[in-house]
Amino acid sequence: MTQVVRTGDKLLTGIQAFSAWKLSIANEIKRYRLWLHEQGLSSVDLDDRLARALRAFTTDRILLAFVGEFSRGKTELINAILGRHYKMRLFPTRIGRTTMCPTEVFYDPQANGPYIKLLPIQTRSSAIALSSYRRQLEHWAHLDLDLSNTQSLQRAFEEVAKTREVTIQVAESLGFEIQFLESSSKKAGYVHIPAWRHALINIDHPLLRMGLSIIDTPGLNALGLEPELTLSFLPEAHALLFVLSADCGVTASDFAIWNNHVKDLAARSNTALYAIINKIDLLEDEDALYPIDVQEALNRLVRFSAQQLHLPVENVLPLSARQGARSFVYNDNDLYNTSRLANLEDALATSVITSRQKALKNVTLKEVIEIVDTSLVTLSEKRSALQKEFDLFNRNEKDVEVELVGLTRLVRKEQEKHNQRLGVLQEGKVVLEQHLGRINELVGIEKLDWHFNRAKESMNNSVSFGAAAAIGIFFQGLKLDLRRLRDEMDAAEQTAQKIYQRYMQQLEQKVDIKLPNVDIEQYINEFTELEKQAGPYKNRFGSLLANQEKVFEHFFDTLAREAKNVYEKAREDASRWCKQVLVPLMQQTLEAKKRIDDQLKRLDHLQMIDATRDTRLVEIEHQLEELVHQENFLQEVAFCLQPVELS
Ligand SMILES: Nc1nc2c(ncn2[C@@H]2O[C@H](COP(=O)(O)OP(=O)(O)OP(=O)(O)O)[C@@H](O)[C@H]2O)c(=O)[nH]1
Ligand SMILES: [Mg+2]
Repeated sequence: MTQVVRTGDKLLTGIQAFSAWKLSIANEIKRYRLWLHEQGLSSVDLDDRLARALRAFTTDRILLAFVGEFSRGKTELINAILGRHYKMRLFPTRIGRTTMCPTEVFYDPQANGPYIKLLPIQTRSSAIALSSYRRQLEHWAHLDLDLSNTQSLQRAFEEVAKTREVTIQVAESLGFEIQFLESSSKKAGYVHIPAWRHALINIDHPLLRMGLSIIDTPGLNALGLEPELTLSFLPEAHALLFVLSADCGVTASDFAIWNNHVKDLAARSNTALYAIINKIDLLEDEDALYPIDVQEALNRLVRFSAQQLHLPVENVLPLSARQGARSFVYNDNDLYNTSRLANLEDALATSVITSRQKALKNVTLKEVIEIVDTSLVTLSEKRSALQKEFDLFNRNEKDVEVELVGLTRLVRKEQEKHNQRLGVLQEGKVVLEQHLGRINELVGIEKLDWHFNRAKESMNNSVSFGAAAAIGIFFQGLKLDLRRLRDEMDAAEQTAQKIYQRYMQQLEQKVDIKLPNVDIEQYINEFTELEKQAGPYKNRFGSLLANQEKVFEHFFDTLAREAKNVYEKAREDASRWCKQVLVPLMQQTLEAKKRIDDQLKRLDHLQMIDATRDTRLVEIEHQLEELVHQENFLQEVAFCLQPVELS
């Protein structure tokens, strides 16, 4: 008798917990932002930083990518992962090549219902990048999906898998490598190519709703065809599942895909890499002539594959996607257990979510916590100033005149200090603007265009010069710029340090305001990674076929666009840093200014009224009470922002 699959879905609960965490942090940021506005303590720069942090927490998504030779069971594995909810296998899988184009599966909250969008293959002959097509949806064919009607679903997916027959020349001009294509059985000199270049599938599923998106890739040497896949999609993936089959282990063609496109991604800290040994059910053969110890055979296969791919053994997971998918269709708990799908779900739940959370914690959340801490520091400054005023009033019995003198002296002193601090800030701003100017010279847009055009020129001479060399020189130029930028930022950091020191000297009490840091080295490393990812293409285009110039141009444009993103991120980071490095000090100054204004108002009062001592004391007491409330509020926000472990 079959049982309902009851085992807890760790992937779903993990993602739910992660979403809930992101939502709670986003709420705290909103609360704090509102508070700053209400207190008149917000500034454009500060608000901009908080808005960016908020965006990071509300738009964050998790991307799973499936890569491997054809027929290894990538699509079936996606069916298994999504199957728990649908109780059916959504995507078609069959022997031979099934998935013909990279297919993204996600949830689009703006859509009216589920759909498939398909980008025609001919678009490969234009120089427009896939990412631009993604913004121009009019180029895509649109099919509505009806998840309740199996026949209509089948028809829709048949369309995705459609091929066309074209001449070898046309296939070559679209960038296909002929050796990987099936020849036409009817027309000589014709080959089959996929009808579509890319598919976007929007369906409603609890995992997808919570920000998970999936990219399925065809085995048909697709990674070699679409540079954007290897250069931008896969490096963005948070988990990459490299699918193998238990009946053949790591074959030469699996190994080629691994070496050319996947291996280098292992070095990226945001990508968890797993090798899946699929189809373990095939090892169980009850009629086998020579029965084997299945468990032992599997252990050996796992160890051997881990060794071949240089992966830790824990990252090699044997399972049966087919049994996993079937277990949900038939509600069969035993089958689910036999499939070992849970091992993958658990691994994804922990590793992917933990690393995603870590990334958000280490950068964005840290920045927010620092801003809140600065607010807390200014509040405590304010409190100690009020306390002083309180003591002053308390000491001087009845004599308003004395109080007046005392307070005037205090205000004057504070104002003087404030002016000195303002002076430091203004001078600092001027020097930082000089750094900013130099940054724009060092890594300005014109500079980037210059590198790009120079590379393009040498590309045009690529027959003699060599495309690989031109790409090498392109990256060298970019890296040199960033090294200069890094030196400039070192100098800017020293400048800022001096400003901080001078500012701190003008403070009444010792406060702990941290200088934000900037890291340009990471972008230099990103260039190195990108160049590595481009390696297989460089080799492929070493000797260029006459009709592949378009394809090469497309590849180079993609590469240059990715490089441009990195270059621009570095420039933005550097210039944002220059513009915002003084924000914590400004935040502090703003608060001090507000305090002085309050005291000035009070002085006005004192001058008008004689015996105000008692009322002033009561007032200060009220203000101190109010401050305690505010501090409690901020402490609560700071507490809620403290990182928690999700698993
Ligand atoms: N026995 C067994 N067969 C499987 C398993 N997973 C997938 N298959 C079969 O293997 C064949 C290929 O599966 P797909 O999921 O289409 O493979 P793919 O990797 O997506 O292949 P392409 O889309 O062509 O790149 C199909 O006939 C599946 O039914 C499994 O765990 N066990
Ligand atoms: Mg497939």
